Amino acid sequence: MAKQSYTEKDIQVLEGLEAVRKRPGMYIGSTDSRGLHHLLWEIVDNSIDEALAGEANVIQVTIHKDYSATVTDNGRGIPIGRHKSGRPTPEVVFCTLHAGGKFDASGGYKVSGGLHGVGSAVVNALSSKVEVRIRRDGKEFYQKYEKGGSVIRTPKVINYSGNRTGTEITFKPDPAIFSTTRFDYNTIRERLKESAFLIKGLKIKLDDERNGKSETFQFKNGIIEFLEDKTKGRKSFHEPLFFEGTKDGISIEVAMQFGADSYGEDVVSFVNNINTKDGGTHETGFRAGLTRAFNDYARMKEFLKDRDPNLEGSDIREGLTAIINIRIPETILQFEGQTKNKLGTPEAKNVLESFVNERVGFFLAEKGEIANKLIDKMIRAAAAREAARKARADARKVKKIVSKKTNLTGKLVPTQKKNPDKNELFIVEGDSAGGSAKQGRDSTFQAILPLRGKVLNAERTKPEDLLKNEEILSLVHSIGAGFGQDFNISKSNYKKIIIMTDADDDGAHIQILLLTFFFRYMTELIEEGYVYIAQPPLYKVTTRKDYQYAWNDDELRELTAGKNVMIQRYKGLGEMNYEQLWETTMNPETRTLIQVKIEDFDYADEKIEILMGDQVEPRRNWIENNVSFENVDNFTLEKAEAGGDYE
Ligand code: 0RA
Repeated sequence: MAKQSYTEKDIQVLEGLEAVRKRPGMYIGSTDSRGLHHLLWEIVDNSIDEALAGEANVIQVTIHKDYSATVTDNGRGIPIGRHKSGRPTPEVVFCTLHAGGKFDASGGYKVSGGLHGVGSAVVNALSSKVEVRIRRDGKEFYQKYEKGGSVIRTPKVINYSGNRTGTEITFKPDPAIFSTTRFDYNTIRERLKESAFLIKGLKIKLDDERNGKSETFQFKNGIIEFLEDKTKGRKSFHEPLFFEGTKDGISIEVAMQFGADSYGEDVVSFVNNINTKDGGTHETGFRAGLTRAFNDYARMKEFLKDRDPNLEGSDIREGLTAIINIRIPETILQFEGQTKNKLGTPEAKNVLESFVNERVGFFLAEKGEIANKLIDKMIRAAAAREAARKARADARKVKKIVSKKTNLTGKLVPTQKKNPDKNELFIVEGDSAGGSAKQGRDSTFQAILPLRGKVLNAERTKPEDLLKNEEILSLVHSIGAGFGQDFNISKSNYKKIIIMTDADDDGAHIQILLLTFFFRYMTELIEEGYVYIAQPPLYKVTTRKDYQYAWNDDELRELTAGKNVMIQRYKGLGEMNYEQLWETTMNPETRTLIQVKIEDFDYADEKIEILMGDQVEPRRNWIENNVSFENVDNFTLEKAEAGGDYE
């Protein structure tokens, strides 16, 4: 960049400082800690500008015990001669609003943060003291101001400076203005470190005299080190990429790296050392160039066939960390948005797009092996995105079906009172058992849902088809907590959902079909232990005096040993009258329930897939050998306590 020569006439004179003290918020946003640090950034930015102009390479920031701070640079030094207004130039800089080369669009600094800075005069206006030392032309000048009014008006040569040049400014924020005047070390540290990353080689030293802390930031590899700092400990299959160049007067630096097993996107951008937090034209151009380069490469190498759609930008940027650092001439610099954190300069879009497209394109062509790995990862990201989209579309379809007002709970025999904490739903196999259950139940808290047809195999049926099935639909409606992705257990009408089937193979089959359905589409019901299996007795043993029930052969032997008894074997629930059904299977005081639990979700998942999925062979084998639920080892069946579980 060609050096420009500045003279005093470059500095424009505007108005006085009283306005700033009256309404500080208008100039620095707020008078809290943020506003306080804003003063410091104003002063530091001037030195940074001098570094950006290539005229300074050391900046020193010192926080003093007396709540003041000093910023020193080794630049050219503020001009000290008389300004065209007749006043000494430093006085114009510190006492006149908007004075300073940075606000002059026709000359002044070629590249600077410009619009952001409100200038040294604002700092002076809001400080109880400002001291300025300027070293240039072999002399050291000194000037001091108090509360915006100059005390020592004429720049004084206080001694000989040799050939040192630079500017040193000490200011003490006015406690009458700020709610706090305490500088925060870490806030300052972060900002200075970031600036040091952005200006390769610039040395920024921070000293805190309050506690003796001291740090120096200097990065000879600039934003590559910034990138490394951001991606510490992360895996990648390539070294950080770095591109730099100048196009149409915009100078560009880009550092980027794709994480091997990370999915977020972290793109940060800076324009003339200002963090453009809200992006803008340069980021838009960067993204467009990146997307184009990867798609062109993927097509050329036939990762994408003619009929395949392009990779989307988000597929490409999955796991990407990038730092964009550009410098734009003041003449076309333009910020947008409420906080001016967004670049508006239209030229930046095309410049960035063609730059990034070209450089990334070269890189891909040159490093085929890395390129292929990256494209592979991006294609997987696209597939995952497509799968997620399909799942959402399915969920929407299903939601529509579920929410349709139909008379589907018509089969349900509801409880008399609504009380989800206490209420129980019995899912009963067959109409006749349903009849006994209806008569035998305690209607205050027990609801009956008789199932007529076979339950569909949820593992082998598409969600929307499942919901065409009447049994499933009435189940979904009776439970009332939705289905699939939209299932919300807190809406369940029941805390106990009890499957009550005959103790035979058909009954076991219905159980496993229902459990499969719950597992796939109402997983939480099982996870939270809402699902139970009723245990009807297998035998009734009648003596002359009374009768008892046996649930297995051991119990039967015990009851019958040495006695003259009559044994009735129940083949199904239908063989019991309603009183017997209540007494043995439904009454919380006397019944036995088995609570269904999943101990190992993945294992259960896999088992269900084998048993209920597409492959016929393993399922047939399993069913032939095992159809009875004691062997359903994908669920752990635990005996729940009989009765006594109601307050
Ligand atoms: C205007 C013109 C020149 C330098 C500066 C301002 C300047 C200001 C600050 C504020 C902090 N440090 C600074 N360093 C330089 C250039 C004058 C010339 O051509 O020599």
